Amino acid sequence: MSKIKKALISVSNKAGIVDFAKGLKEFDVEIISTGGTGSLLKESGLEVTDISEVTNFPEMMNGRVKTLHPAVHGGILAVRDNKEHLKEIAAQDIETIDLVVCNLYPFAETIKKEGVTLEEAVENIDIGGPTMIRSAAKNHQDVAVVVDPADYDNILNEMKAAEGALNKSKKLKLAYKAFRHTAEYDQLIQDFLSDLALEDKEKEKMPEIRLDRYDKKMDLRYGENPHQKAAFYLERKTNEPSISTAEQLHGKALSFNNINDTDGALELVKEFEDNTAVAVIKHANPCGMALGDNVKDAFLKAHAGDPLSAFGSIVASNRTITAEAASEIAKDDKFVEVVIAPDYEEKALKILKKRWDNVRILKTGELKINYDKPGYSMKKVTGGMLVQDRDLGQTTADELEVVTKKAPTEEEIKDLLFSWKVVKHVKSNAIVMAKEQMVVGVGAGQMSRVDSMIIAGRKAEGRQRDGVVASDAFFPFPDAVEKAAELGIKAIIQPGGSIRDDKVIEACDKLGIAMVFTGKRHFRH
Ligand code: 93A
Repeated sequence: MSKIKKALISVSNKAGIVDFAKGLKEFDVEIISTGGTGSLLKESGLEVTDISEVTNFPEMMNGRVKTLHPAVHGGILAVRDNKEHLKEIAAQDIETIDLVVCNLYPFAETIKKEGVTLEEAVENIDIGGPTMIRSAAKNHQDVAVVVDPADYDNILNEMKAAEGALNKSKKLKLAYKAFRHTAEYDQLIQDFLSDLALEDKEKEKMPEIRLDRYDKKMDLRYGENPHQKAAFYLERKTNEPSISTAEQLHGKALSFNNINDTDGALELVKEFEDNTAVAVIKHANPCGMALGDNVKDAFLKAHAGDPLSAFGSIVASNRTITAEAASEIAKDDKFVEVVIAPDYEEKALKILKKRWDNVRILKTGELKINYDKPGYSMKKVTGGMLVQDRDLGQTTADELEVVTKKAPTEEEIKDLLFSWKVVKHVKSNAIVMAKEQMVVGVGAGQMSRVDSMIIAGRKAEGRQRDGVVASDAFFPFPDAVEKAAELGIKAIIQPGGSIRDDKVIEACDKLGIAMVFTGKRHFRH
């Protein structure tokens, strides 16, 4: 391991740099520096060589060209045990550089500024910095590269332990970090320019998706099952309150399944902006869901939808959890894994925390769906990934087409639209039965629609069954409709579009059921 003799320091974020440079001086490291960085170091009493002395060139064009010179890059890139390299740089009077300390022009901060111009953004695209960083990272066997001020102390400590040198594995780690840094930097520039450069019709296409647009938020204990490793990644550009932005106020760490199920719960209640809504979720499917006059009322109705399945569920509310609601959620006969809501009354939090040491309590802040930038949903297949727009399809009362002789009543229309929003959040084949803005039965994830209808009917046993039904996709045969009639269903909402629609409508007319078409399907697999 050879000692670090010469360092090139050129940083935009100057936090901690003076102390670091002082630390390097204790190992007699010679410091070369660019304009602003050099001035700061000199002001602090450090002896610094200007980059222009190394390059024999002045910094040009407001610093656009300062380190882009063979005297710099030759000094960084020369492989120390390659005699030819050393001979070649010696012939040009180039000296080796062993440490590059660099962080880049603040492009991210610049584009965040309101009213930023393209010119301003472009001026903040760093060229010389990434070039140095990449040169040093390429030649990591001989050169250390530091891009993160958080590493300064650790570098000095390691140098202390190794008489002013850094070991190979440390340099390799730093190189890895450096390439990640420049890749992220370029990604940011690409994203910014794509908004301006691409034609509207190009923007409409699915973008190139790269996993490095995600940051790892946390490792999870395991995945869906204990033998699977797992982690939770966050989108860089998330702009909507969600499970990804929620703050955990209490309880055990979230598991993989918790996150998935809580997402399902929250996204469902988010759809009901104008009402107080509570969802009770198991395995990402609602077993209960209701609107109410207040959170307590909505919770009681939601829980009553399927009290048996609600054991070990996730509860989501789209309004602040009140103390009254918390008392109900925390009743002795109930067991809840996660509660998620925009906020909590202080007393509500106390009640929930007192009832369960472990219950995960999550706060999202005010909920909204960003319909302008809905984002994507992704589904992994082996060796690839499917990407689609997030399903934010909406249906209003005037878009409904009544296809039967009988039209639904006003009350029924309210329930039809309610169940239609819920069915979108149920795994296909999905059937949702509802009455008075409350889910009374759900049939989820069956391979035949009639089976989903039978299951929803069974779930609704003992509850009011003379309500309405939503089906996420069309009925291929009249059988499920006949089943619904047996269960006492009065109105059905579905997309329509089957070649046997006429048979299905005929059956409804015979059985006295009102049916409306949405013209829109909500498969969810
Ligand atoms: O404009 S540049 O792309 N051209 C260069 O040659 C160059 N060399 C270093 N930007 C360049 N840098 C960047 O200057 C560094 O990445 C660092 O962010 C900044 C430090 O400048 P100063 O020391 O003048 O504050």
